[in-house]
Amino acid sequence: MKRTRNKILKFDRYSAITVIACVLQLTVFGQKKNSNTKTYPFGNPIIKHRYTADASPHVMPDGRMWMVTSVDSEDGGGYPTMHKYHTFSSADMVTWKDHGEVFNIDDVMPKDVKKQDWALWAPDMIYRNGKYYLYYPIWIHHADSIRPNGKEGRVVTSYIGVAVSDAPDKHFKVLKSKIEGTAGIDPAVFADNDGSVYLLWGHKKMAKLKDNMMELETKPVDLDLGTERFMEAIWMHKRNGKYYISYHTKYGNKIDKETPDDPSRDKSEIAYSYADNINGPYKYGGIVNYELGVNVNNGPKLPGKNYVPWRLTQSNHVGIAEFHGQDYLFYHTSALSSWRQDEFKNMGTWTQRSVCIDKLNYNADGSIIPVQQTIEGVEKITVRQPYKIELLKNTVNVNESKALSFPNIQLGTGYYYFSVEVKNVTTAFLLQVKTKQGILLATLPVKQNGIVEVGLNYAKGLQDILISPVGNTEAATLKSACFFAGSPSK
Ligand code: FUB
Repeated sequence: MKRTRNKILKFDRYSAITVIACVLQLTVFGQKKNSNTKTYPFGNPIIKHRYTADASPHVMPDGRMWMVTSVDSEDGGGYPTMHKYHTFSSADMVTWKDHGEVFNIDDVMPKDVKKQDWALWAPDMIYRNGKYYLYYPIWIHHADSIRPNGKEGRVVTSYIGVAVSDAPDKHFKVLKSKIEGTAGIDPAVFADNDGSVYLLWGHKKMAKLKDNMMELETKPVDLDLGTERFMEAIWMHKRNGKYYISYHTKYGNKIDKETPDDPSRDKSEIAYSYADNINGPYKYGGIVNYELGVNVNNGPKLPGKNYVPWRLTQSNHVGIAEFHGQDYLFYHTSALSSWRQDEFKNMGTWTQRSVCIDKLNYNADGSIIPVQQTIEGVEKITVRQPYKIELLKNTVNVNESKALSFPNIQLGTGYYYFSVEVKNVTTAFLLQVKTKQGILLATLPVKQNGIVEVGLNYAKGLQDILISPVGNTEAATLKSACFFAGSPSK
């Protein structure tokens, strides 16, 4: 049987919580029909025609905000029935287009295993040199296996795979069904502005990816987050040179209807840690998102209570992305489920989740201000600036001692990618794109002739730009160079 090929993981606290959540959902709360077909009346969640969870947001080269999400089943069948991913995109953070299914468990599952044993959990998707890479966790329930403690019972295996596509709305093809060295769920990819790409996953593991995007270049490190609160759903972002890691915290008992704010209970929150160095050590920073429904003053109330119905669910997940001057937190609630079942008269189903967005802001010292969850959601934004800024039209020779300077470049509310065409390359080198004040916007590794593209980190405002080759003593020729994705294409 193919299933026995997979390594059996420790049946840890996380697996226990998940199984308890599935059982609670089926026994205590029961499976509810989505019988209410009236239009959902609020802005959050943002996707209202299907259940979506685990959003991973990134601005892609078309200048739109994209997210890939898990899809929860319509009948509330729970985590083992998560079998596909959809992608969505938006030009204004409010109007979201569903691009349909881009990956399915059938793309990875051997034919001779029972479908309910295999599931696709929280993914992430990144653009790199003309291709889109989808990182997905395979989650397998082995029904009749022996647990590490010798007793029979359910054992869970999970690991990370990667699939590739030419476009974020086209079906992804498996590139590597299991990335060697990974075990666990919730992959997140982070592209640093020194040109390195990191894979983070599972129980706060991180490793650098090779250029082929499907193998680990370094040994996975176990990140020290300065706290024991980490449970899952790792996410990394960078702002003003600081690395932030956000995650869902370990939580305790099911929330009691009468005492939802019980201070003695371990809370299901999104918390963060931060560091000046990507490898840490990280310092615990505090809360990014309180428990679901906390402080949501507007909106419906659970009958007889003074809080929103989905206050009682505890599944959450974090994605953070910046779009034209504002950071946004992507998370999920069961608000849509609560509405579709019976117009907010119960809490909704734990595993019928829906992606929400609210603004994420910082204090002057870079610490995160806990996000105020809203039922209204965020407002539409309109970006009025050119999609592209060309720096170079004619060819120019560069080498280590010859940086190129471009004064007064208006990057407005943000440009997200940089591209350059290089010719006459004899030795590999790095091309750094910096501001005159020394802020590194990106590093492009040049290995051969051709076009190199890279994502930028917070490139905005009026800047004097310097392009400096590092590590080449011989000259190479730059044919064109531009900032792009500064406004969304339609
Ligand atoms: O959606 C399945 C799992 O639930 C994800 O992998 C976790 O992060 C949690 O959202």
